[in-house]
Amino acid sequence: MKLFSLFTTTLLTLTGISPYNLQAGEPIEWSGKEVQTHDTLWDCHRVDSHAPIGVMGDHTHTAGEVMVSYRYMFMDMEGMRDGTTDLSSQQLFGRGFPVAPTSMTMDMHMLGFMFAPTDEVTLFAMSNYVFKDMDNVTAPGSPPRAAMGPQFLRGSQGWGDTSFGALVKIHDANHKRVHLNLGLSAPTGNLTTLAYPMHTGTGTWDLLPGITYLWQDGALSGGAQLMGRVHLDDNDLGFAYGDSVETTGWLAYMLNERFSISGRLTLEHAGDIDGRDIRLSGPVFMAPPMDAANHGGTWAEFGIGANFYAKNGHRLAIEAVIPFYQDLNGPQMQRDWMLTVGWQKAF
Ligand SMILES: [Cu+2]
Repeated sequence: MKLFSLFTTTLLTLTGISPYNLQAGEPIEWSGKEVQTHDTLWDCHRVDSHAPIGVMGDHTHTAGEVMVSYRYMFMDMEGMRDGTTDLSSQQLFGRGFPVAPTSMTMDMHMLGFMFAPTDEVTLFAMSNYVFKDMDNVTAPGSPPRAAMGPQFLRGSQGWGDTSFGALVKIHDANHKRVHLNLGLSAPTGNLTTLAYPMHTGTGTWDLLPGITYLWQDGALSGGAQLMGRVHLDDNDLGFAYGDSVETTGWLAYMLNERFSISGRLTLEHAGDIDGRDIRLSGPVFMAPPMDAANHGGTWAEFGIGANFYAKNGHRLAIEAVIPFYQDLNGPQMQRDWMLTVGWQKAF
């Protein structure tokens, strides 16, 4: 019996799931040899107790805490791709499109709010304002070239969708935590443009289910998160962006109690669009982003980041993310790089 309990404890510890829920200051027998105290509990004041800033819904708060945050995200997209093959503007003209996008940028300002009514439940709400710009070239001799010139810029801006929900902590022991991400995204964004990637919102109510695992061990820490986006309906224009799933894992190293650096891998898959914008129909489209078939794909990305925790409790963080694999339901724009800068403060 003792052997069995030792075996299960070791197994659960190795898999990161401890059978014990530690209370502060309460010593507990563990693995038959060590005694654990509150020193083994999660340290939420470490600089790396927050994930790299590009990860959302990464941490929970202790009862009564409020946190506000601001993130600035920049994404640059360069060139077109179909599957894993790069496509030049000439090749797109050859496929019958009179207009070919060449680059696109997105600037997003994100506001976040968190409040923990209990140690187990942290409520959150997030909203954002987005600016998008897309550079295009037109095929020589085509009607768009006469109307818009050889090159032209299309821009859009507006509020994005608003997400809210709860993070529910289901495990907290031995410097390991697990919480569920139970989110909902409301269609507060803008759908006024004529190309799917230029909208600032989705127009649909989406479920945002997920699970997050975190650990701390000496100067190292890390985590993993699996998040989905499942649309619940079609929008007023007759379509819904494809459901998506993203998994990410990271490692962080504390240089000292104020600074940590991180490395992260992400794998993201998004389905193509369900339905189509009733204002846009084929078989001939002016540019690839106007065809509902040219959306979604699989992206694998690598991120490097740094977190800073000031003495007065302000947190600052930065992370750059670069894709190393993109398989797109193209032709569509390919990602080039992304930067997230953030500020967080808990009260
Ligand atoms: Cu927070």
